[in-house]
Amino acid sequence: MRNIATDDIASLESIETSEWLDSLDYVLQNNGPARAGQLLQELAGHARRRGIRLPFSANTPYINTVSADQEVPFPGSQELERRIKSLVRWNAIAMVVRANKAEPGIGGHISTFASAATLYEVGFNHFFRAAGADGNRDVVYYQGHAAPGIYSRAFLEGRLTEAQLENFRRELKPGGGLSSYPHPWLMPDFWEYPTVSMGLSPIMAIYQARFIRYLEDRGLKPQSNTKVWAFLGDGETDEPESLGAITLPAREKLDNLIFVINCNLQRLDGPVRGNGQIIQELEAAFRGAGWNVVKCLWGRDWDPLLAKDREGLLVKRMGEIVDGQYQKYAVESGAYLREHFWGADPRLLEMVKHLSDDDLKKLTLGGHDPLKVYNAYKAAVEFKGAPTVVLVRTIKGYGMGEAGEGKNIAHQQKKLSEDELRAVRDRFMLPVADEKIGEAPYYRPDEKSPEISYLRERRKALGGSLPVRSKKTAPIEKLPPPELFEEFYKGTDGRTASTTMVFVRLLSKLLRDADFGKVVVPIVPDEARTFGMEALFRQVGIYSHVGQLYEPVDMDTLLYYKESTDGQILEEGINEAGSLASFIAAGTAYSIHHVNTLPFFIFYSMFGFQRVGDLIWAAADSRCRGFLLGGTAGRTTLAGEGLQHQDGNSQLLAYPVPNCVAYDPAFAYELAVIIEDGIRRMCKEQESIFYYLTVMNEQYAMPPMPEGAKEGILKGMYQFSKAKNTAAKLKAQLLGSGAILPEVIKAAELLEKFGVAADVWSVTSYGELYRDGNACDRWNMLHPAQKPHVPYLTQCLGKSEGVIVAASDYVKALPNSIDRWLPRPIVALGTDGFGRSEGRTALREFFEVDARFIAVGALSALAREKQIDAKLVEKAIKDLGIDPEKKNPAIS
Ligand SMILES: Cc1ncc(C[n+]2csc(CCOP(=O)(O)OP(=O)(O)O)c2C)c(N)n1
Ligand SMILES: [Mg+2]
Repeated sequence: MRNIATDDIASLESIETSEWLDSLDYVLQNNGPARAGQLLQELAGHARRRGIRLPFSANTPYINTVSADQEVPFPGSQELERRIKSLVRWNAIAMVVRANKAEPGIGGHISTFASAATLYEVGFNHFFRAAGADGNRDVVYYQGHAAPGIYSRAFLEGRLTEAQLENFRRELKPGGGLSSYPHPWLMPDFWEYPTVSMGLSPIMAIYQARFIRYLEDRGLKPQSNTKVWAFLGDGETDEPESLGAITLPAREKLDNLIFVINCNLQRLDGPVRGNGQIIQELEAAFRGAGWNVVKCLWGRDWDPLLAKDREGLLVKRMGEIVDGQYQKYAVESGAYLREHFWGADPRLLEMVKHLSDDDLKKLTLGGHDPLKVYNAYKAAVEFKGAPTVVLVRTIKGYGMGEAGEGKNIAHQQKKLSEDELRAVRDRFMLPVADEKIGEAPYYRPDEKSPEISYLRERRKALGGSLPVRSKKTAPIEKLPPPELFEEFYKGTDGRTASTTMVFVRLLSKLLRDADFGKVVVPIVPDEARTFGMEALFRQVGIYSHVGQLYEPVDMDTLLYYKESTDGQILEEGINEAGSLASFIAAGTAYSIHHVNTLPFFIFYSMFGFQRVGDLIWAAADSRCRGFLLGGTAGRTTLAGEGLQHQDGNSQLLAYPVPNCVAYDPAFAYELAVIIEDGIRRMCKEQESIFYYLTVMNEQYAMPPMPEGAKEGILKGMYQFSKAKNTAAKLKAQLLGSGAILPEVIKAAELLEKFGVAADVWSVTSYGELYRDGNACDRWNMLHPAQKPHVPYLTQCLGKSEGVIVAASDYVKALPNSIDRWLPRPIVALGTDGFGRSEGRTALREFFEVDARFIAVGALSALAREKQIDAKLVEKAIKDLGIDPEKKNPAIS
């Protein structure tokens, strides 16, 4: 039965809706979008006051943010740019296909760049400015897996040779090759930032954008219009680092930051959100965080259809399809689309009845239409007051056809058959001959061709080629004077201090230095008071672009919490990943902005290598310079905090980072010597290294520096004291590090009572000793007939007498790693195992690294060597109050 009343109401409502929409159109036409928006706001406010509950939506409809009538025409030659893009596509495919023919399994990616080609080409031809562009150079983070496309373009620009392309992923070939992904370590003239570990480039880009402001606000760099572009995958946004820091740039109004998220709706295994819509999800997250969101979803062919969509049926339909289904549409025929997409409503079918199935299939997405991409980017670069994210819809493997376009296998596809290559060639109208097609030959048109001329002309207008990494920044010649460090050589005259206190004093002196001070960038993640650094708040201020808009609660104290526009400290809040991203920005400013800055990032040592180790790896790859300081370090030195905080690992975790120089200093002078030399090596010699120093919070008297110790401190060890009882027959060499060195010194005294003469060595770096030992071994292996190199460790201890015992507040793997260069096996004492909430004395007993255990270590070794009776050692163990049956701390 038809319900007449309901039908009447529906038709009345339809007329009413139409009238309201007409009114809005009238205002829009006569008074513009601003006024229309204002009216809607008023209306919404009014409705709320009248008790109408408006449903919350962080989303806008599933259409382009820049509507067709707001667009500007494409400013370049679309035809030439299309041809250039096809060439870039082709050579990128050729690189991967050829590499995998030459060596199956060598890998590479085709489909990521295939989906993103227009996104990059529009950027390269119209937006990305290089250093030549009036100092307004842009910083671009390229999606790691799109590297073949970036190489391919550099090839067309004449920056890379065919031979280099041929050696993609075969870097060790004579003449060199190309690294799989962006790696400044491997290609220091080309890549600026490593981006392939997903999630790192978004967070690095955010802090880069903020650091640019910092440099400008502090007067270290002229004000600029530099933009930071980060190209991300939609799958990549699932990494916590990708979205984890997006509130910062909105809060700080970083309109110099643009994210472009390539929403091909696929990741490696399958759809990013098969049952949902990643674009809408990201839109809500970014809008909620305060970003300007520009959606670029549909190509120009859709404009006439949308213009006809008076009732919003098409927009509604677009918005109700889940991504898994959209992916299916990408691989299906026009007939399928007519039936399944358009067929949902007869009025939709009517809308496209003039289009053939082929036409329906060819309706492009926003990310494959240069006009739409151009306008989206334009909206992004012109937006003021907030960062912009451009959400672009594309198809993964676009143009690969049967070989993978839109398919779940697309990501891994790297071998194309002859037929598949031919299909790509035909689709992009490439001049590759039939008989050659199976080889996937590279193709570069003549130097004078319109394509190459256009390409060059565009890059010239934008200040030069990209990517390019500059190595031109002049070194810092005027280093801090030696006197600045000398105070620390004298010791504290019996007064106690911790190495953290020493570091803070040294940092504060560096900051005061008239020349060098401005270069220093202190970074701290809400831990300044833990490290006793709060005096620096007042001394140099905490950086804030807007200064201080409130009266700090502690204004009346000397050390108040001072925020200022030219503040020097980056106080990053509880965010080690963000702090490390700032560390990378500051430590690489020399290569990006031609500005020398040297970061000192101090953090809870357990939340460094262990928590953000991959960012540290990226810092290393980036050739970042600076000091990482692991504070409150040492498993037994950080009392009370327990299992999650007590760090006995980080010195070992620093081992594999090839250009990270790690030290575990015990005394003030050691720290001063290391930092002074580090500044020299990084700032003057411009070595691509960075430092990791553990600093402790245990206070003890700092001795004066022994004569001639400097060189050993830097090499990794030196003799701290010689045994006094030289006449004793029994001998021991005791090695101590960090806060355990005082225990070792006590152990030497204890051993004296047992008739053992013990020399004490301070090991400042097991890592440096290990590297030196390995380097010597390697050289000796390869030069068997020549005089062997002697490791520094062997030079120190090779001729020493007695047993060797080493103790540190880190795992036993450290001393064990240097054992092979010693004349006798080492007795390694360390802190393997989970920490405990306890005081230092109890912890050192638990982990067996106190003076008594060190002494027993030496006595036991002497007994094994039959120099003393084991019974004597048993008695010593008892007398020293040690329970030999105690549980093994390594696993309890
Ligand atoms: C941290 C991390 N985890 C995993 C990978 C391996 N990986 C490389 S690409 C990829 C899928 C990328 O999907 P998406 O971000 O959507 O990029 P698209 O290729 O689709 O543009 C994965 C899982 C990686 N590179 N980094
Ligand atoms: Mg994707």
